[in-house]
Amino acid sequence: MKIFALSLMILVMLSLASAADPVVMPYNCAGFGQNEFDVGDDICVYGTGFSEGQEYDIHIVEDQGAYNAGDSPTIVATKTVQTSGFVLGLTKLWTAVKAGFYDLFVDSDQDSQYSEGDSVNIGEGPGVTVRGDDTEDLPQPEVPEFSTVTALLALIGAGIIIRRKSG
Ligand SMILES: [Ca+2]
Ligand SMILES: [Ca+2]
Repeated sequence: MKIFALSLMILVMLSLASAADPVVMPYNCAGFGQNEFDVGDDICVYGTGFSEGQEYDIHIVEDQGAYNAGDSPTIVATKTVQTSGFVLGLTKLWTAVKAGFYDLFVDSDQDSQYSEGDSVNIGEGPGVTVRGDDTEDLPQPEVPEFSTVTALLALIGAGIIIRRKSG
């Protein structure tokens, strides 16, 4: 699941990077990409798609599914960054984190709202999970819809059965 989530993030990141919007991915502060942390861990990010000299706010926000223009996600921590190029080097966002499900939100115009040119690391599903004793008591995040995959598998399964019958 963790590997799946990470490859999903890479895909999301690549698709967003190609659209030239800034995007960040969660890392531990030793420089390894990860999206699951323990309570008290520091969360760092690494990002691409930034414009030199421009200020951005990077927010850790409460996890939500779809992000629409004008949304004001619940911000739990903010770090203002400025890069000297396309890449945002490893940057510490949050220390002594609390258990919960979060997304990483790059706010290009620093208005705390989701607007054009902003990005989140994961829409559907949590972008960052912080595990703690009380995580199980928290509201569980929306999980990605796998109905399309299930339908596809059912079709493949049906194909195998039909082939067996005709053979
Ligand atoms: Ca914004
Ligand atoms: Ca999310």
